[in-house]
Amino acid sequence: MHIHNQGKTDGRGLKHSLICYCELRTRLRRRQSQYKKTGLRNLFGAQRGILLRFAPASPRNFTQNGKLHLFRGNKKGIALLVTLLVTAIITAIVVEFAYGVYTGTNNLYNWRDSQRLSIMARSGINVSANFLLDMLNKYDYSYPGSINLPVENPFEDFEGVITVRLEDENSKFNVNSIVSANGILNNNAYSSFKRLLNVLSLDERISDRVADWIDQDSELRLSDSETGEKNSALLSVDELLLINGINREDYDKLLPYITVYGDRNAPLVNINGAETPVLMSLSESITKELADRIIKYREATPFSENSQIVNVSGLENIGISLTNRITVKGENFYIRSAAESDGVKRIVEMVLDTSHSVIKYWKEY
Ligand SMILES: [Ca+2]
Repeated sequence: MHIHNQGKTDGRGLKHSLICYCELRTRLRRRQSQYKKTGLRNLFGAQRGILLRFAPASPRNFTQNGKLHLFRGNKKGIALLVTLLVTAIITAIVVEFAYGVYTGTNNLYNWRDSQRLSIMARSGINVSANFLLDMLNKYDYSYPGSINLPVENPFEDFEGVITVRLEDENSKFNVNSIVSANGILNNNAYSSFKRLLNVLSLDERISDRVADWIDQDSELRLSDSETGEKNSALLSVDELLLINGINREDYDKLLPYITVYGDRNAPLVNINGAETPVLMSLSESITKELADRIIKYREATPFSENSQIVNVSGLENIGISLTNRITVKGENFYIRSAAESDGVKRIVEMVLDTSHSVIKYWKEY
């Protein structure tokens, strides 16, 4: 009905409109065919198709003599397309800019937080080192072998938590001590290391591998124990991973009980801090039960002198033979300070030689 009325306006009626419409469809198909050939169909074909299809329904698409304005609707379509295109480009530019600002700001905040966390972690190191030195000045002994310290966050306007752990390195077995600085094997230390390995259910031949890694000669204790040898003392326990025949699993088992710090020529184990495997490594006469008694004794009264070890039931005689291999006070302490905020963490690790006030190891990450 609507189309019929429009036909009347130019005096040709519905019939003419339908004829025009058919002509138009034919032209459209022809034009689309041309677009296919020229490759333009994907760009304008669909839009032109929609505009041309509805063109006969509007009297504005006809001239007074009944000819069609084929491009009257198309101009509007192109304008719309250009507008959409410009809008899309502007949107893309704005989004890109906003994203750039967002990532830039985030990077800045992350860097600022990281710096604050670094200061917090160092603060934890300073506080715990001072605490440690005060304790060592106040008492003749150091107890226990490890402790976690709460440290206050120095920032008022920045939320974060500092956790500090202190470990007495003298409570551990010094692997460097199995070969003295003059290159001679220390039989007591070598045997102790073998016992430690046995207690931990590890291959006792690891002691031979470590000895060959440290000693200056190239004489083989095992067929491959001098492969890639360093021929000097270990600077950090991580070096064990470089030794042929020692794998990560062995290392992880050993790690809580070994150190490379302390006097390698006269290694002393702090009986106030040593764990059961290290206490058992001191002598083959120290069973797990005797080691547990030492731990129970010091929990009640920490040892303030080496000779007090004979007070432990069952160690009356064994204790005497150990007095020159033990101590009651640590010298080298490992401090680990971690600062954390919103899942971001900074960690500082340090080994402090409290006797000489020297930092022997420092790592920040
Ligand atoms: Ca060697």
